Amino acid sequence: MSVEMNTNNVLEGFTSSAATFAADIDQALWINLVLSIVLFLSVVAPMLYFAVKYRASNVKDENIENITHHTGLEITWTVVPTLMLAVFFWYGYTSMKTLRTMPDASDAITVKVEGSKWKWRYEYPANANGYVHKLGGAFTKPVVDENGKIIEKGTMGKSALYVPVGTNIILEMTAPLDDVLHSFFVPAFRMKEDVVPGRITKQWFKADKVGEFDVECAEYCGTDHSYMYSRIVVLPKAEYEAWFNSNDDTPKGNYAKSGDAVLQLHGCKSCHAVTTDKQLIGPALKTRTLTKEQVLDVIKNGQAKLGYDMGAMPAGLVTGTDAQEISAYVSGGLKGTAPVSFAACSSCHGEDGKGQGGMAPSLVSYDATLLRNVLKHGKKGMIGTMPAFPYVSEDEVSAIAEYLNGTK
Ligand code: HEC
Ligand code: HEC
Ligand SMILES: [Cu+2]
Repeated sequence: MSVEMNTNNVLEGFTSSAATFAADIDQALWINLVLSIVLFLSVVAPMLYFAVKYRASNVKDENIENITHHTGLEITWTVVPTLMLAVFFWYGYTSMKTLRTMPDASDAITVKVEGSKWKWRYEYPANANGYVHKLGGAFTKPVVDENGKIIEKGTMGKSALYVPVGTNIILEMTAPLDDVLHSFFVPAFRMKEDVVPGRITKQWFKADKVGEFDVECAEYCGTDHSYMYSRIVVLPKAEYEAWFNSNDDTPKGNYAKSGDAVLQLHGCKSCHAVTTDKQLIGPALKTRTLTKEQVLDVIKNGQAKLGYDMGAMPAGLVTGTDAQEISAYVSGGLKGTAPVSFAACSSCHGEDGKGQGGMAPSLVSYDATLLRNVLKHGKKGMIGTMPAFPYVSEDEVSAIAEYLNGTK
């Protein structure tokens, strides 16, 4: 398998979570953050207030009283912060305990992980045929010209760790004796642990969703730790089993990049909701979104924005009630019986609205042709401006289409 380098240098995972304990870690983080702000303000706010109130020009010598102590105040400022720090401790301790308590080995898959200059390797237990899967390898660095433009993309070899979803995985990690420290970091799982020459350190996780997640070395003490990319590919259990019991290098199918990862990689998710119907800056991509107003506008004014071979959609094909009926039908996702006047549309868009294999835009899905055209040309429409993404590759477009249409 080959994986393209993440060219915008954002690790997948900081904005998503995919391990059973990620929510605990996030909760501990938020509680600590909020309490830290409260503690900070409880010191700094009175300090600023008193500094202003009792500034030199505001106080006369005869007003200065010598107060030795105030028992009530002293108890308050000792007990309250102590309780708050105890809350810190409690959430830190309990989430740490979950992370550090390894599940029972009989209820887990133990994979050996070796970090070395500059790659990760994974070794599985022997399968039913006695075959031991050994995966991993160096990431080839991208070739960059003098302006920093990538001429050749980096590749990851077979460097991915395949695991079944909803299963405890224990990582037994080490580095060769003559190597250096590394750190196995998976942002989406909120886990990170040093990998030490000659010593075994452990981490465990249970992924709660199928997908691909970045792995990085987070030890920045040598030249190329930052190129120790790898991925964790979480598979449905049956797919994992089928691969594990075979002697194949990697599981069947192209796991090089999922559509979800591509959407993440190119920042589409900052403007488009993918798993909900919420309209952000652009329409939600969960299902094909066309509002009644949009359809009416296209019927009335025609459209020539997307660069279909056929060219423009002619203006004024239908008017009046016909246009109203058709718009309701199209924006409703072509459910129920088509109005008779829809015949004016189906000659190009097809009876089923699927666009006749890329001849005209599909009105019911974001198929590969529509995605390719939108990404190539961008689109300025009623909702807003969709920038062009001319560098999204053909493979990536197919991956997005497969993902959005649920065929993968
Ligand atoms: C002659 C062929 C043809 C006919 C007939 C036709 N369309 Fe289109 N339609 C197109 C083409 C081509 C495009 C893409 C235009 C572009 O490049 O922006 C399009 C675009 C659209 C879009 C915008 C899609 C998007 O994603 O921006 C809608 C909505 C639409 N058509 C609805 C209709 C409806 C409703 C009818 C019937 C009244 C109809 N079309 C009839 C060819 C046709
Ligand atoms: C800066 C915000 C922004 C980003 C980033 C963005 N889009 Fe869009 N996108 C929009 C807007 C706004 C529209 C609606 C345009 C319109 O008014 O029809 C849109 C429309 C679309 C449409 C529907 C087009 C149609 O004809 O119905 C698709 C599909 C789409 N975007 C896919 C993507 C993909 C894939 C990416 C990432 C490679 C992406 N977008 C990134 C803002 C964005
Ligand atoms: Cu390293």
